[in-house]
Amino acid sequence: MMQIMDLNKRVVVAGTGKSGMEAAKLLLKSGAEVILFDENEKADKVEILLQLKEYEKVGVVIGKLDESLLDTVDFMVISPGISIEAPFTEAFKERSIPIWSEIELAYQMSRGKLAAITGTNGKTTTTALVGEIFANYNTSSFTVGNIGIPYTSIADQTTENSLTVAEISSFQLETIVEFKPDVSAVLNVTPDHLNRHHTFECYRDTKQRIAENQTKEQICILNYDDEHTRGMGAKVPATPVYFSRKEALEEGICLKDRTLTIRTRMVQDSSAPKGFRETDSVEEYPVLTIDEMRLLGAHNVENYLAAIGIAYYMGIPVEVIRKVCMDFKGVEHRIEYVKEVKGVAYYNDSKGTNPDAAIKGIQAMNRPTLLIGGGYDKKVPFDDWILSFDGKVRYLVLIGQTADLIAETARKYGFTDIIFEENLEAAVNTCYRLANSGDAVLLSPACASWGQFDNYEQRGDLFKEYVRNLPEE
Ligand code: UMA
Repeated sequence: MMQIMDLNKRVVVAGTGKSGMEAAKLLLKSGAEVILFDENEKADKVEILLQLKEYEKVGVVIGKLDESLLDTVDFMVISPGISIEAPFTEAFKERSIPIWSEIELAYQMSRGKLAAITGTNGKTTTTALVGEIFANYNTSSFTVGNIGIPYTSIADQTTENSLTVAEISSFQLETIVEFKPDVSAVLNVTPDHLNRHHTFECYRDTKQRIAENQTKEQICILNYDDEHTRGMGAKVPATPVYFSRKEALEEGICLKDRTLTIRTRMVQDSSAPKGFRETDSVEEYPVLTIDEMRLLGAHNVENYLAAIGIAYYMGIPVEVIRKVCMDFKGVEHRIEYVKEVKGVAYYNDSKGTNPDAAIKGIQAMNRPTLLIGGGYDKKVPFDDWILSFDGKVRYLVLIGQTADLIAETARKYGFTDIIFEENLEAAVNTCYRLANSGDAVLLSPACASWGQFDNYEQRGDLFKEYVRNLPEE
C-alpha cells in the first residue's frame, strides 16, 4: 500500500452517514480541512458538528453546495450511497477535481496486507469467515467495509503487520483510483442494483474493478461455476485462482469427494521472498469436509471455498484455516448455528424476515426440521415459502400476527402439521419436546419481528437464550 499521504489538503466529504463521518474523522486527524456535505435537508448540522467537536478545520454544508467553494478544493471523498452520476458531482468533474471512494481514501491511508471481497451474494459471510481466520493468526487484524464498519474507521490503526479483509460493494468500487488488494475475490454476479448501474454488464464490470489495479504477482479468486466470474479470469491483470463447488479443478479450491481442498503450485514457504515458492507439480491440501462445516447449504460451501482460497493466498497456514473453518458459526442471525441439545441442532435465522430469505433457511437444512415461523404482517404471500418445505418440515410452529394466515396457506398445499404458540419461548419449548435426536429446530420466521420484538436482532438473541437454557438431560 501507499505511504500515508501528506494531508495538507482541502477535502469535500459527500454524505454524512457512517462512511462520510469516518472518512471526515480520518482526514481531520491527518491534518486536512474538511467540508462535509449532505444533500438531505433533514440532516442535522448541529449533531454532525457535535460528533466532530474535537477538530477545528471542519465545515458542514446541508442541501446545496456553493460552487465558489470548489475553487480551492483538492479532492472529494464520496459515500457509497451516492452515485457518481449525482448532479452535484458535475461541478467537480468540470474542474477536474478527483472523486475518491471512501475505500480509496482508507486504502491510501492504510498499511499491511488487504483482502477485498465482492460479489452479489455471500460476501458478508465470506468476509466474516476470512476475518475470523485473520484474527486467529494475527493480533492486528480488521474486518471492514460494506459489512457495516467503514474501512476509514480503522485505517490509521493498521501497521505493516496488519491483515485487513474488506467486504466491498459495487457502489464502493465505482470511484476507486489506485485501490489494490493483495488478494481480491468476486464470488458471483447476478442482477442487482440495476437502478444504479443501469445494465447488468455495467454492474458486472464494476464488480470486476476490484482487480483492475492488481498485478500478476497478486491473486484474484473467482467462482468457476458462475459464467460471469469465470470469464473475468482472462480479463483481470491479477493471477486468477478459481474455486468450484461443482468441478474437480486441476488447480484451485474445490471439492474432492466431500472435502474442501486446495490444489496449488504456490506452496507457502516463509523463507521464500513473497512467502510462496512455485512447484512443478500440484500440491494438495485437504482443509475440512462438508460435514464438518457448521453452516449449511450449497451457497455456504461456495463461501467457504472462496474464504479458504483468500486466506491461503494471504499466507495463512492451512492448519489455522482448518481450525477456524471448523469453529465458524456464521454471521449472527443468518442461519446461525446455536448449539446441539440432545442430538437436536438449533439454528437461528431471525434475519429471515421475508419469505425469500426464509426459503434460503429451509433449503439449507439437511435434517428433518421443526420450523418456527410467523410474526409481523407485511402483507406478502407465503405460498413460495410453504412450497419450499420439500418434505423436510416435520412441524411448523407458528407465532405472531401472521400465524393464521400462514396456517391457511400451508393447509392449502396439504401441509397440516401445524402448532400455534403464544410466544417464542413457548415455541422453543414445544420444539424441544417434539424433536427427535437427528432433527433440526430452525427459527426462520419469514416475517418481520415487530409487534413482539423491537427488531430481528432482539428476536434472534432471545431465541438463543431460550435454546441455551434448555435442559441437556
Ligand atoms: N446522500 C446524499 N446524496 C445522495 C445519496 C445520499 O447526500 O444522492 C447522503 C444521505 O443523505 C446520507 C448519506 O449520504 O446522509 C448516506 O450515505 P450512504 O448511503 O453511503 O450510507 P453509509 O451510512 O455511509 O453506509 C455505507 C453503505 N451504504 C450503502 O452502500 C447504501 C453501507 O452498506 C455500509 O455498511 C457502510 O457504508 C460502511 O461501509 C449498506 C448497504 O445497503 C449496508 N449496502 C448495499 C448492499 O449491501 O446491497 C451496497
